[in-house]
Amino acid sequence: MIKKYLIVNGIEKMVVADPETSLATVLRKNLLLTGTKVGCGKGECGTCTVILDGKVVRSCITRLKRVPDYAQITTVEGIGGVNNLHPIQLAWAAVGAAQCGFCTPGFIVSTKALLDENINPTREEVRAWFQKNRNLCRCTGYKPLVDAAMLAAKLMRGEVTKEDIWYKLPEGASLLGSDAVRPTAIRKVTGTWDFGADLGLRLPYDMLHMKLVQAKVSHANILSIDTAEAEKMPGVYRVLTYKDVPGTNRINGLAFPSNKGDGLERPILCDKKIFQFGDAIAMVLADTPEHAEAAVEKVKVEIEQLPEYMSAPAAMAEDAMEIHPGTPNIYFECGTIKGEDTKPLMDTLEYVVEDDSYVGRQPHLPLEPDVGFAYINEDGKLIVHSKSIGLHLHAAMVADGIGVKLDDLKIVQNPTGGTFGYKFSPTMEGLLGVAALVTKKVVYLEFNMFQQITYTGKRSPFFMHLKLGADKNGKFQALETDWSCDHGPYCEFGDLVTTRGSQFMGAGYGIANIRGAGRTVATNHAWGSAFRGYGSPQSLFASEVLVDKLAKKMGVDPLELRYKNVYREGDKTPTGCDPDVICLPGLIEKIMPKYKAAKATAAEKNAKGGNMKYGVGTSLLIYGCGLDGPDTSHAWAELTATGVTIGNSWQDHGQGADMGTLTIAHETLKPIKITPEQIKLIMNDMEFTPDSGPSGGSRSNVLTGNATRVACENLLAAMKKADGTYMTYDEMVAAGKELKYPGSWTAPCTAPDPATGQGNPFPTYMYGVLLSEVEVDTTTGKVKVEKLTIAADIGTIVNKLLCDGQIYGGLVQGIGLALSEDFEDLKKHTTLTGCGIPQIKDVPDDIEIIYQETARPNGPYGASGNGEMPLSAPHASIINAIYDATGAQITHLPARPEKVLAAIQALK
Ligand code: MCN
Ligand code: FES
Ligand code: FES
Repeated sequence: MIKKYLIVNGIEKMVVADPETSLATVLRKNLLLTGTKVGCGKGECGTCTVILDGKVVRSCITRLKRVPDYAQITTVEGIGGVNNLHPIQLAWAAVGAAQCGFCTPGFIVSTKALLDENINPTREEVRAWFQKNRNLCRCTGYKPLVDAAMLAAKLMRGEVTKEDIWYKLPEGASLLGSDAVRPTAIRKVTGTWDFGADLGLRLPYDMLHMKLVQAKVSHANILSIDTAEAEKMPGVYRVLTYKDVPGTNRINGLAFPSNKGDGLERPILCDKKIFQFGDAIAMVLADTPEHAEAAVEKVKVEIEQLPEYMSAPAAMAEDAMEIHPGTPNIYFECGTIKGEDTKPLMDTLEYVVEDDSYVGRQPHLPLEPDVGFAYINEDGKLIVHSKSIGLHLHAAMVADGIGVKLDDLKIVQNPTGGTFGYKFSPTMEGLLGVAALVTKKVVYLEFNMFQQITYTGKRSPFFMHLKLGADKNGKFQALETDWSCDHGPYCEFGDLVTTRGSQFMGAGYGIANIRGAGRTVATNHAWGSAFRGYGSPQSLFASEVLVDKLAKKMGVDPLELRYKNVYREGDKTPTGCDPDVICLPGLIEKIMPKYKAAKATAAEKNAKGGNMKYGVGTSLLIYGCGLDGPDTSHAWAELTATGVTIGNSWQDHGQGADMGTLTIAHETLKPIKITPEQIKLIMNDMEFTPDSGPSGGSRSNVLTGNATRVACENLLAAMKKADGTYMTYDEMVAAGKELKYPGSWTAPCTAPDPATGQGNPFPTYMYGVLLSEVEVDTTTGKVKVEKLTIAADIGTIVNKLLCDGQIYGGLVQGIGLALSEDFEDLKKHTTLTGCGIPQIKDVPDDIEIIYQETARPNGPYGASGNGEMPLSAPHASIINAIYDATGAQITHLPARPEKVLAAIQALK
């Protein structure tokens, strides 16, 4: 142990700790300064950034023994607090730079050090600083962070004031479409928005720390599990295996009726088999994380190794064994039957192109690893806190497995540092629930980044083959599709994501005749979970890249070809229904001048010769809002002495559920002249908030927005007097009137028939047209995205900062999907960098958004959703730009330099 005196945020502090302890741990655990977050714990992400004697350091890799006595340390808490925000914090909130907020304290501290050195930096200098100091962000696409740093510098130089930059609602005005700052922003920029690991430090001192015994192979029979030695290790309270689980030990995957499996194949703790790397085999519960970790090593698991089927083609091979005995590896099939038979039709068409394509196991890479805790409350209810973005859904999926009545299980969402969809699946809820139920103690579990990456769901790879035919006028007449979805070993939502092939291959075009066949395949690679876009990034990639191939064959411009074919009145979507609105021609018209200018610039640069080639690509971006069919959401509104309280379970990944709820409630309650400050939000706690459905499928703005609107309308109706004015709170109480009103909304939709893919799945869609400009180094294959321009139609904008933020962040994840991100190699793809997360240097600073607001008949105040559209097909546009630059078309992602180089060389 060593004793150190540190000057932390100007105050002298004494600490005693192991010399090897990281400074991050000292700050967080000894000094309870939880504004400093730990993401990777390995020096890769910058969430733990602090200033040490004037220098930016990553505190997770700074050992206490290396910190000099009386070192001056500045954490986010020392920069400013909720009541005295520093200009950097003000700027960060004002421009919407804090989405989930997990990276925010690290960036703010880093910016403080930069501006201490240089109060007038250029944007390039800011970018270089964040790159040098390894500050990563997964939500914002970085541009808003540079905007915030530049604005902070201006504030500090006295060129603008707080009043200039902080949105203020004019009296009586609408919040809709404004730049109002989300309510949670202030806590995020001050580091006081407590994520799961921060809350973990506020739990009872005698809680149990859980660590998992996890599978080290991808497919095996379990012969025995011996916990005897582990149970005797210091500090160990219990070691639990499947035998201790009070319930069925199965997570309910909610399989479709036509799924050949029963949906109950995923264990909470493995019993007979290991299905994938990282599967949980036993839980060690101990007084400290270190004791639990040490005991994990002592659990002996005897296995019989089985062949590992690491991709759909491998699991579909004739001689492959059934991964779940009794259920075929191809466990779900679906298709598209729209219009005439395409086979004879293709032969009559002037232009036909076809190709294979592949979009892989994109890792989500949130900066906050999975974390949660559970306990039994005073009423005997099992309370589970996690990053769940589907509280009621997850309770229904895990209650039987844990062995608790559904009514006695309440899940609560902790402030969440991004999920991008992996938390559409339950992860640790079952484990925490079992441990708390069995021990009756508070139990706490946090994953490190290795566990987060290797053992949470991933995007489901699609292996696709598409054939597209156009007549002599260039009108698309027929599409044939075939796709296999590798969903890993667990079926949950695998059937649903496979049906997205029917819905989004060829989406955006009024193709009258489509035939397709898709299938879901069980494999031993990472289980498939939702990922932003959910099936559309796979499907649209295949069709949008094929459109450019067709354009080349026809000798026409690809954007003109798109313009000719996009939905017009009378056209039907691939599912055979009317598009919600016709807006794509308008979007292309907005992009066209930018596109022509970009083409001219690229031609000019190419004319100079050299190894660098420049290209321009486009793609349509489309996704639907909602869970297929008559999806429903619930909310409530209650009149109080001080205003109105709104309750819903609009789970927040970081997208801005608080601001969405506030804006829609405020808009609806305008007749009673309420201010935003008088609206209180109670969100995401099953003890208090109703089932609003999961925050997936970009459904919440439409579904929960509408339910919130209806709840507020119901309240207003009860308050309304005969003369058209409204009763006050006192009058309502005096009249004995109910103060709390529920509101529900159901999408007027029908789920498609899986066999034909025909139906009307979504109440609204989101549309975009993206223009990408790239530079390709033909000697190395390295691609640089120089500029992105998007024309987006997401209906009425609810909050402009939220919408801009969603679009920047989604597009940049698309750069990752196109060029670098992967989770395939279990040895290599285990860190943020190894998985190819885009850093600021990989992302253009030049990203332009052009909005077109076509009101949606089904959306609240005409709004559609936004979350997933920007990641539905940006990668197709980037790949099309590489094609334009070099003539090499990469159809299997990611287009890493070596692949691009090989494709360019193959052309020669
Ligand atoms: N919005 C708006 N105006 C519109 C449409 C949407 O202001 N016309 C706002 C909404 O109020 C909401 C946000 O945009 O705050 C996204 O709305 P919506 O599309 O309805 O999506 P959800 O609220 O259901 O959020 C889920 C969606 C999905 S499915 C994933 S995955 C996702 C995402 O949003 N993961 C995210 N965005 C994310 N953003 C962050 N920072 N982190 C994630 O993990
Ligand atoms: Fe320290 Fe990632 S760099 S937590
Ligand atoms: Fe940067 Fe979420 S806001 S990681």
